[in-house]
Amino acid sequence: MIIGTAGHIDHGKTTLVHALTGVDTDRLPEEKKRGITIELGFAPLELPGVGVAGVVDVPGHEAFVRTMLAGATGIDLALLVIAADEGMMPQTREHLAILSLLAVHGGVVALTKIDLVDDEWLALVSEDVRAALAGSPLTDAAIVPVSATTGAGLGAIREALGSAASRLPARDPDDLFRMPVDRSFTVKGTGTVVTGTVWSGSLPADANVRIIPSGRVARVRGIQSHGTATSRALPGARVALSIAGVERDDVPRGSWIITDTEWMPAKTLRADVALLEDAAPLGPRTRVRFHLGTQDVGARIVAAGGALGPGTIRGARVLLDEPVLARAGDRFVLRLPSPAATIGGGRVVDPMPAVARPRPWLAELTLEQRFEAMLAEGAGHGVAGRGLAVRLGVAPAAAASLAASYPGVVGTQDGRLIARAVVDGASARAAELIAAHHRQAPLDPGMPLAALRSALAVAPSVVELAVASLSAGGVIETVGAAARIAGWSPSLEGPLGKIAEALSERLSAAGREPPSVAELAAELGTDPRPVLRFLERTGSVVAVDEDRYYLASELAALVEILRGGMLDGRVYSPAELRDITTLSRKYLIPFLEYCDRHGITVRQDTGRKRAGT
Ligand SMILES: Nc1nc2c(ncn2[C@@H]2O[C@H](COP(=O)(O)OP(=O)(O)OP(=O)(O)O)[C@@H](O)[C@H]2O)c(=O)[nH]1
Ligand SMILES: [Mg+2]
Repeated sequence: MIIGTAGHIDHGKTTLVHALTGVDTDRLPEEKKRGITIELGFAPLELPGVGVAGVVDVPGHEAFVRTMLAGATGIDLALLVIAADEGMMPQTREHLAILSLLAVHGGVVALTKIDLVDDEWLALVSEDVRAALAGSPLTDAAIVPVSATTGAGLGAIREALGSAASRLPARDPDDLFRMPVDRSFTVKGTGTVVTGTVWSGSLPADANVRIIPSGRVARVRGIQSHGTATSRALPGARVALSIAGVERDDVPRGSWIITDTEWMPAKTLRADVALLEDAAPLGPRTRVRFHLGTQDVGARIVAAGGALGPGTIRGARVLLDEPVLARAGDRFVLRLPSPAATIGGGRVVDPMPAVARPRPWLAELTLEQRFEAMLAEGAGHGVAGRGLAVRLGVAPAAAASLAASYPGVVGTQDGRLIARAVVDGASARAAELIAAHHRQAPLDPGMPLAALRSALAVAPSVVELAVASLSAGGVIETVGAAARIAGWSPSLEGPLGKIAEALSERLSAAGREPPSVAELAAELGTDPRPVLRFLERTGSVVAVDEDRYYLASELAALVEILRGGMLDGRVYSPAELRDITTLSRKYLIPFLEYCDRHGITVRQDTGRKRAGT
């Protein structure tokens, strides 16, 4: 369980954490010198009845809100620190807005430095604070007066944190593992160490992890939680991972540590976005900073229905400068780069849209409705089963059972989920296309499957399903790499039959010296090749080369003459072979080459001899 501090500069966050935990988290020389927090600080806090919580101490300086965000992301409870002498200040409000945008579960307000104010003032400030909390996750939070100097109220803070912690929802250890990196450093003798809060899932020591965005795979050498070695990183814990084989620069803050291949960074997200009440309207061309986890990238927000105004929640497309690793339900914060200001934020609705320009979906959509929208959007390609848990924002088991509970959804061989209606549509269309192919090419043995695949606008694995279901239903049959309507066979009917007759007559009359394909085309006034190829398949003609067909019986007779005229083992010159066959040179050479290819003759330097002699 993680508690994050929040609040204006100098209001006493670090001093309070020190008083509660005994750890001074301001360790940098520059922090000591300036008396302010610059980097995130971490300390374990024992809470009675809860166990050890991790405390993340953040800076309050307005220049370090980015660092505060990196610390606040993934916290369970907020410890909002407000100095009683100053009350609500600008970063008190900005941090409170960030806690709201991140949808932190709850927390406690520490009204510190009460040793500096009287009771009357304390009551006034308290009232003021209560009003400012309205509508935030701290609306009903305990407001605890405390002094780190005198120690007054420290017990009450612990109690209030313990009671808020007991109301937190449980986490699923079997979810996908994901951890945003908030620090990385090199430890002498150990190597690269990264720290972070485990957002979901768990990680065994020795696991292989993937680092995003670098994509590198590395092995975890050891896991520590609050300085103690542990065999498993659990969801919601603060952990330090020592990672083999990577430099600290390969895993800077903003990286993610993941284990599953379900995750996929994307440059376009669907999200619900809202601006803070005091923000100026946001158009689609304004550049903003998008903060999710410890990631911080440039982005533009294209909201449905034009510029986004403050207050209302709207569906939007988030266009990112760099890929972001997100999951449905993730919260993010939007800031303007200069002058730096937090302007709003929202919730990821679909982290991996399957189309380039996704239309926003509404946040109120149920899990089922989002799944159906994905199916509809995927159309002939369906939804990739891998990544579904990330797109839906639920544990893998829940995503799988959702998909399985849909009677109208079938799985393809390559792991897609697709509406049965789409497969049925593809099947009907495939049958039509095959029948049309028969009409257009009645001499073809069937429609090549490759042609069928490119004619149907569906994933190849869906074509396989359609062909399988048509085959099983006895509608079509496949022959080699082609499909035909069951029982159909090519035949020469009607005008094609006439062409076939004319060709046979002509080739028969021409005997051993038949006309070329071009000459036949000129004589018949039509391209004879489809019919010639058909006759070739049925065995009545033979192509000696691609331009010349023989009647099969004529060619066979010619081969016999050649064979009969050659003695075993003797090499014949072309002139001798011309004398044997009495073919003119124009016919002789293609014929001899045909004989070489078909193992009738063997070519040698000076001529040819009979094969096998
Ligand atoms: N009198 C009094 N002074 C306090 C108390 N708590 C903190 N201080 C003083 O307030 C000053 C700022 O305290 P920090 O704890 O550094 O404040 P912070 O909120 O961590 O500041 P940043 O991290 O820079 O935002 C220090 O000089 C503290 O000694 C308190 O309860 N009473
Ligand atoms: Mg501090």
